[in-house]
Amino acid sequence: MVYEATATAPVNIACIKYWGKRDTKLILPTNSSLSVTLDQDHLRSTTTSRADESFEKGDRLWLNGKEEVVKPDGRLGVCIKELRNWRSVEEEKDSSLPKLSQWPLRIASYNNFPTAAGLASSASGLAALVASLARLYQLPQNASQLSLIARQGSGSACRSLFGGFVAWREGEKSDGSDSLAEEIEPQSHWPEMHAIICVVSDAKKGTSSTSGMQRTVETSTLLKERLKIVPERMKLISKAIKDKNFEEFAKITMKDSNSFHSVCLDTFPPIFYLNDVSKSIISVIEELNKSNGKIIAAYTFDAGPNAVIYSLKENIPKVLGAINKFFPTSEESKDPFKLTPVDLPENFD
Ligand code: 2P0
Repeated sequence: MVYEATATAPVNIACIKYWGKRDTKLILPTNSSLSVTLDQDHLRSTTTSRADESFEKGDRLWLNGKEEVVKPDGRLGVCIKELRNWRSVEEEKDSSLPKLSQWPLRIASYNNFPTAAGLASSASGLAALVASLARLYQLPQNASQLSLIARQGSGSACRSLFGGFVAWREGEKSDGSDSLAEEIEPQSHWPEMHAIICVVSDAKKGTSSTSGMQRTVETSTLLKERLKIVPERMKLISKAIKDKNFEEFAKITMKDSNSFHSVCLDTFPPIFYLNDVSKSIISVIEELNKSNGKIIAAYTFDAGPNAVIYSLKENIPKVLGAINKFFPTSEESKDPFKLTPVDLPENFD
């Protein structure tokens, strides 16, 4: 009998950015964040987990075919341990269940896009790992409960367990039990929403998010100001999503991206994620919106120079026209990424 499960999770792109931890071990953020999960046909991680009594002792994991060390107290090790604990609770309740929690694991994960290129590979990777183990172990926990585990693998991973529009609530408790992700609206609520990924560079980023955000927490005075405005932004953007008010959604998204990169610059030594091409993309989007007499596109940038542009389907040709005019690209990268829900761990085999 083979006990094996596969799950996929897509990349999510934050409109309200997570940047800073109040607890680095449990990965508890200094502010809530909100993201849109991309269509899993495009940028996604796929993870297969297998438990077998006959495997040699110890868990092993391969990422894109290369073996990674699983340290028991490292991020991956903690996620595996927590999910194993949940499985052993089920095994205690029902003695007919095979003792999968006691068997070694072999895990293989693949990204269909470059790792560490500022395209949130850790988010989809950790979410797919948690989803595949939850499926292997047939866990009864829902996606929000699983997000508590994914969060400890990589903060932004907790949001990739859902499709559509997703909030990660910062929570108040010191044990992290209320710092979880929840769906604001499914993708089907606003299917016209599209995202275009502009890969400015697929090189590995200079300052990792993990170290960069803690340097910001330690040195930036501007971060304190940012933390005052994020709660109101969370409310306003959630309402904009519910009302399908694109202009309001876009304005908040662009302002929050600008705010995030400002605190990066206010970090000491400063962190620069945007390059000249990124800044030109901002200008092109501003001009496009001005010439249309209303906001039809929103840019946002994560911990790297690549742009994500949100726009409604009807305006995608205009956005692509403007981008291609100033930044000619290859044929395959002209395809806009549409959004669909993630394959949730509820659908256990
Ligand atoms: C976000 N980023 O909200 C923000 C915007 C980058 C810029 O979440 O240390 O890789 O693993 O919790 O999740 C990147 O941070 O950091 C991130 P860890 P993570 O998407």
